[in-house]
Amino acid sequence: MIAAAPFYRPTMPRSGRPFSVLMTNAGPLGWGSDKSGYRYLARHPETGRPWPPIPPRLLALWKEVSGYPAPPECCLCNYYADAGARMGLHQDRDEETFEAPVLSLSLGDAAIFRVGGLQRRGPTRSLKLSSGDVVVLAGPARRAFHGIDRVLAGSSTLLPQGGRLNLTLRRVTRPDGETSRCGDR
Ligand code: MD3
Ligand code: FE
Repeated sequence: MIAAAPFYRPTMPRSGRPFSVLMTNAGPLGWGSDKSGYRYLARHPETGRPWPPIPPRLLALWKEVSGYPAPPECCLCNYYADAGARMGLHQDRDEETFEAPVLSLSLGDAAIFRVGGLQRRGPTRSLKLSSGDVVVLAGPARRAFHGIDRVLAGSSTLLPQGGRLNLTLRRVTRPDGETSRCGDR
């Protein structure tokens, strides 16, 4: 997967500042960011090639635990390579449907994950996500603010070069037959 779509460093919209996290994708739609905004793209921004298919093992995991009838369209791969890599508090809201859960698989070094409520300024809790942890964000939690405060370097030997890999599976488009709900975009 990484051979077909190498990690790249996205930049923030407006400021053009580089992310501390490296990213790549699999599936028909990949999440990306550039100066004009955040959106889903059918091709790798640097190679111009379509993203490779989502590995069958991950599609099977989605079937088993998502409770959602249609397959995911995006597998975003976040690589926290160095000790300073983090992800600020945000909501995942670039998808057409929020009916589908988001499924996350953490691999490699553990991380301190922060999750709040539906308001940016509300209270938050922190949780440790360790290698092998699968989290399903469904229902109201699908829209909770969340981020990664820090990675605990050296906490896992899974990845030979160290660091943390997080794979998130998402449905991006609304499947045939799913009706638009008030509040969705
Ligand atoms: C809670 N990634 O890519 S995954 C992201 O570990 C992202 O790389 C983090 O947030 C990471 O957007 C966290 C766990 C996760 C994913 C989606 C969520 C938690 C979530 C959506 C709503 C609430
Ligand atoms: Fe997120």
